[in-house]
Amino acid sequence: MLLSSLVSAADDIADAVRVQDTVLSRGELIASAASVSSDLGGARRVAVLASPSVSTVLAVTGCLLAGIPVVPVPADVGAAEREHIVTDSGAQAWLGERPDDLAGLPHVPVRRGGEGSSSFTEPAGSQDDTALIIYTSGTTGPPKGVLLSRRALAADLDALAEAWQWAADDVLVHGLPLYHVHGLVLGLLGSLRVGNRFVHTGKPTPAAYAAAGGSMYFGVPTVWSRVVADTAAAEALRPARLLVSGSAALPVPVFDRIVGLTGHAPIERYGSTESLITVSTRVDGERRPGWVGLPLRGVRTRLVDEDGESVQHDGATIGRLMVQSPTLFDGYLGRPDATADAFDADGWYRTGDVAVIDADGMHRIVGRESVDLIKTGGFRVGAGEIETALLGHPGVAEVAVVGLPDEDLGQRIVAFVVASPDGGARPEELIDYVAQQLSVHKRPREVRIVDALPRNAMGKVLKKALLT
Ligand code: MCA
Ligand code: AMP
Repeated sequence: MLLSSLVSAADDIADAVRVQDTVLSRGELIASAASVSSDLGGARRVAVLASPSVSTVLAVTGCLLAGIPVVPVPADVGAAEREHIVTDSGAQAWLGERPDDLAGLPHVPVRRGGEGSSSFTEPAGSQDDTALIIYTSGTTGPPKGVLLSRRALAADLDALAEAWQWAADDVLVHGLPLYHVHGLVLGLLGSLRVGNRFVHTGKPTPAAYAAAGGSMYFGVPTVWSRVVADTAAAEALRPARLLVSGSAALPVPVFDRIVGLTGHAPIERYGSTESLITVSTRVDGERRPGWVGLPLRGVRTRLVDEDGESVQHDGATIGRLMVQSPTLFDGYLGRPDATADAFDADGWYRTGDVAVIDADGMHRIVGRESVDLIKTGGFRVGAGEIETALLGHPGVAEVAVVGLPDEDLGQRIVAFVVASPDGGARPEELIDYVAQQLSVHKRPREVRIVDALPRNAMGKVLKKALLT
């Protein structure tokens, strides 16, 4: 029972879900689930344009209650990326809001159900079935589909509910995208599992957070640094119970400002699309600035060196972070090679992150192993994907993409471009090109036209030389 509060609902809640000004009762959610499942017939897998809207909530909820795997498509997706996701996933229908230029896939509108029955019987099916296929960037190539089972999602949400004392009387607020683990799985599906009210603010602005009256707030570090830059908005969060930060490192000065203005030490938690959330500080435990907490229930972590040998958990020795957990993904769709590479011989998941663990099990994330995975505003973006897109532009001869430190976004995407001999690559044009081909959030914030890229004797680009 993944969305257990809907399945076992004893009574209706008039405002179970609010997305900006649109409100849905629990009964409407359940009734629309029935409509979605009858409209989709026996589809094996459907794509949903995951905009911050009631339509998205109904589409995802309906599919999951009907046992149909969902492929969330980023709301700001560009043409090439959408084509890749739809083709690679094998989605058989497009549910909900439809892009203007969608071709080749049957479109199924979402019908908003009336006040139907007040409970829903989840169809028979295995907890091992795939619930979501979330596309995420690697260091090279186009995004890969991460297969997440109903069991993994349920295990993660229950472990988080325990660590955060998350309960049905909470009001959870966020304004994050509904196509990633943070906003979709934790925010929406978590609320539908726990049974609390869910509020989506549309955009995660400080003013919207201040006005939402929540007990729990989720944000990426960029959101929290914008909140603390608005003193009145931050102070309006004092009545909340829990402020939670994740998806990227929360700078210690932002942590301290949150404490000063709201009276709350934020909860920090760490994870990834592939592993879901595996480490978190706890309501009843220490919340140490710069540290992301302890393994959640059922999760094991270890640090290894370059040879795969364990290194000490002494709070100082840096190692590659490995995870074993009931929340792990079932592989990348159609990519056995990449799936095999993601695990060591004993089944530990290679997170790609570098960390330290202290003697009490507290984790600090030091950074990523690869410069080619960029975290910008909490979004994970592969440098290779942007480079491939830019090389498709006639004005680009060579390109190297890196993430440079940024006060607001954590890292900002910067493309170093050698223009093709016939010239003509204007930075603004290249930025728009990526926004149209991939996603708006994958666009470089800056393009620097250079005469040549720094290379070693083998001709490999020396990205570290571009980071300074
Ligand atoms: C600007 N815009 C453009 C262009 N330039 N549009 C098209 N082409 C251009 N060249 C427009 C955009 O459409 C948008 O318009 C507006 O500019 C602002 O967009 P942007 O600059 O991208 O926004 P931002 O202010 O920089 O966004 C900051 C943000 C965002 C809100 C914090 O980065 C965000 O939502 N981050 C959350 C990421 C997240 O949830 N990550 C979780 C994954 P308009 O505003 O009109 O639309 S991680 C995860 O799941 C793991 C498991 C975990 O640990 O949580
Ligand atoms: P994604 O799959 O988009 O969720 O990206 C996962 C990556 O985000 C992780 O491998 C980390 O590099 C980073 N990340 C997530 N949460 C945190 C955190 N609390 N602190 C530092 N990095 C984080």
